Amino acid sequence: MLLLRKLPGMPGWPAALGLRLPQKFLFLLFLSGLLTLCFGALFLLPDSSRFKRLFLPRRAAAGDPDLPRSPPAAAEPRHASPAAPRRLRDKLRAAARLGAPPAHTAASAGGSPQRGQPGAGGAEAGTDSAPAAPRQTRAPFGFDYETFRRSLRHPVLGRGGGEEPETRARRLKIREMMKFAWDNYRRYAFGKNELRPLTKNGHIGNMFGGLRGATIVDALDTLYIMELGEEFQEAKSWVEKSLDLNVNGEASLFEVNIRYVGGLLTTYYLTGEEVFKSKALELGEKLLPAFNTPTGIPRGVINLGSGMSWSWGWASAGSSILAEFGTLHLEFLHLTELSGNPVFTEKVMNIRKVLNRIEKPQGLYPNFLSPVTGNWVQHHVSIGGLGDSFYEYLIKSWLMSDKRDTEAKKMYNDALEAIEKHLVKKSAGGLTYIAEWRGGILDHKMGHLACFSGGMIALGAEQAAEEKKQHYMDLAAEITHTCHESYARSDTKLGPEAFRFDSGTEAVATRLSERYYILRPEVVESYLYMWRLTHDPKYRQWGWEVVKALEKYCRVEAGFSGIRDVYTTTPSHDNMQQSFFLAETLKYLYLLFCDDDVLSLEDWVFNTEAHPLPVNHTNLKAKASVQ
Ligand code: DMJ
Repeated sequence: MLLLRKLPGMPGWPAALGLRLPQKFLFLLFLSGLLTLCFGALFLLPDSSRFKRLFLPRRAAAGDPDLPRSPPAAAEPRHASPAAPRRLRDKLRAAARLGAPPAHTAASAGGSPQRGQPGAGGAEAGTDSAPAAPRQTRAPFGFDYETFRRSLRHPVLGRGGGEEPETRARRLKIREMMKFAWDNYRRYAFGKNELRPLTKNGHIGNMFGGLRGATIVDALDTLYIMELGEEFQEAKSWVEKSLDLNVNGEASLFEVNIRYVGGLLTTYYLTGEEVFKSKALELGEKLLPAFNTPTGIPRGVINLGSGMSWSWGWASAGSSILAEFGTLHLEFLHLTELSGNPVFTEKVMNIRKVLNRIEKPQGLYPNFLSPVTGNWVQHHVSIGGLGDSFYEYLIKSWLMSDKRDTEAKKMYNDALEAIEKHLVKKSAGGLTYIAEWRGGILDHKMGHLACFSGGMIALGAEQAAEEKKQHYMDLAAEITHTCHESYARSDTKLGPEAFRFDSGTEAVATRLSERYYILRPEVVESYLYMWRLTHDPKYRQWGWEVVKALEKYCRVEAGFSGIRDVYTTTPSHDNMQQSFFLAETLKYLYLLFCDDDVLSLEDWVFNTEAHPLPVNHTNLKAKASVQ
């Protein structure tokens, strides 16, 4: 209207146009209609919040749930150059405002997570994250590596000094074993997944969906920790130049996560080298389609190229496996931490939600769950294969959150209580073991895989109620002792794949098919935790017995090999140097002869493949560099 007011010495518009009264009226009517339309349109545009704030009183704007309470400054994604086409830039801006970076840019340009948003490595106490939770406005994110390093309470490789010469000599022997395993892999199988030490060639297998170099990625952090500098550089430059993530094929979500994502994340945290971070994030994104199921429980197998996923053929009724979908939490929280993209945390928090909702038989978690209905498919419970690392990740989630994730702690405590009540048994000869449960019927067998539980129970004892702490330490020691017996009762002093407590036998394999040893780490893993938490010298002694047995029965001309029968001193070799031998078995043995401040348990939590991930000491403050 102001525009139409007649200014002195200047005719108004309608007059200037020489219009008559009815025409003037029509003109004004048309003009006011136009204005109303324009004003209304502002409210229909997708992003009209700024205009709304201009036109609406403050309080009304604050009460609008669609509006951020304190809008951050408009954020320019880092890689959107001024020359970028306006449309692309607008799209990126819109994505940043919604808190959802476009899939292909999420890793590099994602927004920083807001405090109070789920996860982001914070694993807030009892955080609940519905996948569809409204996201807040985010600014570009940058992980501040230096601040993270300052948050550690101990030097990563310890302070050194003051040790017994024998301890040092034993540690150096294990380092030599690592160098031998690596050198032979490099010589005969470099770039393949594993070494075949008898035939002196490489093995690819079908677990990693076309990914290569499993031994390289699994070994990176062990080489670094053992200060095998040249070997570490070889491994690093292979990752830089040859680790191709654009592959097709059936990959195990679980194996790719624990070995590749875990190995890359750890090496980034140890070195600060961007290549490890960006590969981990890129690979993490490729795993996400596995979660596209009605419940959000991921399927076990994924094609990394097409994103198609399905369940293992052998898993009953298309089910997902507890130890597989329950062993993603630690790595996925770190993927959020480093990318600022909450989607990783949301995915694993949703798994928890499903598990918390569902009824558990006698408080136990069966091993098979339908990703479609969210119901248990079979009532087989085991702390060994198919179940194992699900329990491990509960207690480690609590530790990694710097003891804030109380939901994880409660789930762990409840599960352990049920396990103790229904599965923990004592043999006639006084050995404590954890049996398996099949719909209420006990199978008095313990797998080698279940032997990690001594270490886990010891690690968790600290959080138990005062009157139960000693009880759990005793239980942990008893289980570790039983696992040691399974080694001590064999002719090679290495343990079988499974041992039984029935028909008058104790801690020995009774079936031919269970007599093999494939360089697994679980028993020495428990020795390490028991040593660190009790300093009882017997654990170092037991670890050294394993070193000697490995040297005697598994070392061959071109590497280390598993054996087919631990009960014969002329064993036949299986011709496979597993990548976890370098990632876990040798690492745990080496750490057993290191001071406690080398990868201190105060600063690091080991994933299930022995890749240490940092404890979140700073509760999101370490990386607060919004650029
Ligand atoms: C490793 O890949 C991991 O420890 C996993 O949790 C279980 N199996 C192997 C080692 O035995």
